[in-house]
Amino acid sequence: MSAMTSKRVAIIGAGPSGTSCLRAFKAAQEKGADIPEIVCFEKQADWGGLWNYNWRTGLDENGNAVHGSMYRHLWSNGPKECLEFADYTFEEHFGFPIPSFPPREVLQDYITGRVNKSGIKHWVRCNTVVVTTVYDDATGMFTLTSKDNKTKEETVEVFDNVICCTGHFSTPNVPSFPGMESFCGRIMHAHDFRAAEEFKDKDILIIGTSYSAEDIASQCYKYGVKSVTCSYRTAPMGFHWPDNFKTVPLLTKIESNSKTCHFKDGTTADVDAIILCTGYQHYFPFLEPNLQLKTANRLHCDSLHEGVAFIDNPKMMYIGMQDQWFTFNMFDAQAWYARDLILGRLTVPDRAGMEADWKKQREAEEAVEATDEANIRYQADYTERLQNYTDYPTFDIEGVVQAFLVWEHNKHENIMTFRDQAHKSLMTGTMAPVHHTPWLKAFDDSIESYVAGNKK
Ligand code: FAD
Ligand code: NA7
Repeated sequence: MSAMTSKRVAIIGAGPSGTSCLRAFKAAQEKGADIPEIVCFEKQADWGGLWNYNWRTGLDENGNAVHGSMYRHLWSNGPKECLEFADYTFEEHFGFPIPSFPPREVLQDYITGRVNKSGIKHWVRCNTVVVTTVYDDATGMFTLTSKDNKTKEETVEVFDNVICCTGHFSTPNVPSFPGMESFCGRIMHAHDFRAAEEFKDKDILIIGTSYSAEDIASQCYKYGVKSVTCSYRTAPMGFHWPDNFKTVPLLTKIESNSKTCHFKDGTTADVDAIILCTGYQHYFPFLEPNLQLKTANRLHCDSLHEGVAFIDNPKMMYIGMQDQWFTFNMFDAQAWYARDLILGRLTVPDRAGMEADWKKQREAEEAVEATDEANIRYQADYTERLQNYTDYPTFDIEGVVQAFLVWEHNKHENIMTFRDQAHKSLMTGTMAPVHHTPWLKAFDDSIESYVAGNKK
């Protein structure tokens, strides 16, 4: 057995980031490279990560925390043309062009379709949760303990590298406001939101101003909410909302044993439900503390060289830990980079070099203007830099930036109709068709309706 084939790599999580890693190693193998043994641990019953919808909230059927934050009726919040894989297009997967804002099930089919075709599902141990991961300085190896959800048996194994792909939109950040303890309605975090029907004819309060807030508010409007009050901490969302929306500053308190919420500007609103769209925590309890990434949700994470290799121990890597404009193709660029570090095709600088590099990137990130365009460009440059390190197919990243800018413009024109627009693929040059039904009136989220229903 050669040196490389005796090497073992653990990938934790088989969502988009984990499956990008699987595909990266498979692509190298297909080109004749000698690759390590890959074991991918996935705590859910199937791969797909957040895109593998789970109706449960709280604990799952095995007593593990439910990973999913995905809800029924979710359609992509950005154009699919901005996240398209450079080595596997939507057109290749579905056989013909489809519209630009696919429902969840369609994206799940696309993500898993690529790896299904690669014939590498046997690299994934589904229903297996990683419980602990410990690094031994003396041997330079990781000892990973996993548990089979069904048999409850634990397995202890040794790996040369660990790539953590468990996402960071699963463990909610849940602030508390005075009076919540006696609020006479429902309080939930976006992590537990599953369907908007529950809020039909209700008055709701949304706290937060980012993706979850804008999309959950829009979902509730589509499904017949009575009114939406949007409460912001830093700045309002700034969209032209429908007439039954109002925007207020932060919640200050709730009157005792009531539904009456008070806001910083002295106004009040009576609501049936409070939905906290207040973001998530990077949370890795299955890693020993000195392997855990601790960072805020930002473009240039703390402690990671090139956003991937853990500076304290670069044999430990993370994919997809950034605040995200770019998603699937950025995860690919990161996965190809991680793969090439593991294959020895690339190396990281020594610790002082990594720290100097990290500092330079942090300064660049902090100098980024507070506009969407500047933030998108920062992440585009990052993705392009990573892509240039490896043989991941090059693609028109400036074209993706332009698509993001058009999308942003469309959202500000009308937050309820931006999904009715069509974008051009940067991979194939094909213009997407317009979906047969405007998003506000489209209540069939099935793959049949979205894909076959748009076949010309
Ligand atoms: P995840 O998809 O979260 O996958 C992580 C995987 O790790 C899961 O399968 C989980 O079960 C597994 N795992 C976790 N812990 C363990 C453990 N201890 N042992 C074994 N396995 C474990 N992005 C877009 O591009 N477009 C969108 O429209 C969009 N909508 C979104 C909507 C919501 C509600 C959320 C929360 C995110 C959305 N995103 C969207 C962003 C999302 O982060 C990415 O699309 C993508 O799912 C991230 O992939 P990931 O593999 O990094 O993480
Ligand atoms: P984000 O993008 O991390 O945003 C979190 C939001 O929560 C943001 O508007 C914050 O406001 C707000 N926040 C955080 N803490 C508080 C408190 N204590 N009080 C009030 N407001 C608060 O999370 P999302 O869930 O929207 O998006 C995550 C992913 O899910 C994303 O990739 C999507 O595709 C789906 P701030 O501006 O900091 O004042």
